Amino acid sequence: MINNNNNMPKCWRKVTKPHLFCPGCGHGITLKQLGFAIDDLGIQHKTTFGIDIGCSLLAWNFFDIDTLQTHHGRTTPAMVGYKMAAPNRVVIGYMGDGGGYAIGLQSLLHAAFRNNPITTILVNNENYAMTGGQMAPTTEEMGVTTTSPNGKEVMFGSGLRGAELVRNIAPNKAYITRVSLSNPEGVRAAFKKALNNQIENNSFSFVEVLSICPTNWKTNAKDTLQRLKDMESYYKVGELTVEEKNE
Ligand SMILES: Cc1ncc(C[n+]2csc(CCOP(=O)(O)OP(=O)(O)O)c2C)c(N)n1
Ligand code: SF4
Repeated sequence: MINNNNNMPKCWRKVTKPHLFCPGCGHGITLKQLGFAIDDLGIQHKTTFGIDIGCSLLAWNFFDIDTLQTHHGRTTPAMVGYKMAAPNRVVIGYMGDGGGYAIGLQSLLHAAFRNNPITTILVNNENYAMTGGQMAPTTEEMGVTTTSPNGKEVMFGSGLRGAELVRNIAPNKAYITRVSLSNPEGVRAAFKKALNNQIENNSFSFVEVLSICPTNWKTNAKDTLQRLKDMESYYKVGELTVEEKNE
C-alpha cells in the first residue's frame, strides 16, 4: 500500500508494502471510508482502533493510529475496558460477523445494553472468511459455504439480523445502523455519525456493513456485486429506530 495519492485517507499509514486482503475484498473499501471519516472529524491522534481475529486483523497496520489486536470475539469487551481506562480516547472496535454475531455476541449485546461509549463496526460477509469460508449465523437459508455445500439447512436458521437484535437491547441514545458497500459515501457518513455519537453524546454506536468476500463466495466481479444487492433485500439497509424488531 503506497499512500501517495490524494484519494487516500490522510490517516492511512505511509508504508510501501502491499496490504494482505484478497483482490476485491470489502474490508479495504470499508477501512478507506473509516479513514475518511476519521480525517473529516480530525480525530486521528486521539483514536484507538481495536481489531478482532478474522480477516479484520489484516488491518493491523493500515492506519497511523494506535491499534490493538484482540482475541476472536473479544474486541468489544477489550475496547469497552480500554475506554473505561482512557475515557478521553475515541475508541473503535472492528470485527467480522463471526466475531460479533457468534462468539462475541454476548459481549456486543451487553455493551449495547449498557450504552458503553464506544463505536463498534461489524463487517458482514455472511461467512467465516479467514478460516476458509465456513457457515456463519449470517449465512442465509440455502447459502452455500464450505460447511454447507448443499445449502444452509433450515434447522440452522436463516441469516441472523444482528443489527435489529442490538437495536432491541440498546437505549434510545445509542446509534445503530446498517449500511452497504454499494454506497461507500453512505458508509462514510454512517461512520461519522457513529463516531460523533461517542464523542458528543458519550453513547454507544454500532454500524453493520454489508460487505463482499469474492474469494469464499467464489464469485467474479459482476456476481459479487449482484450478491451484495441480494443481501440488501434480506438485510434492510438504513438507520434502525427503536421500533425495529428482529423478525
Ligand atoms: C477463540 C477462537 N475460536 C476460533 C478461532 C478461529 N477463527 C479465527 S478467525 C475465525 C472466523 C472469522 O470470521 P469473521 O469473524 O466473520 O471474520 P472474517 O474473517 O469473515 O472477516 C475463527 C472461527 C479463534 N481464532 N479463536
Ligand atoms: S477471504 Fe474474503 S474477507 Fe478475507 S481477505 Fe479474502 S476476500 Fe476479504
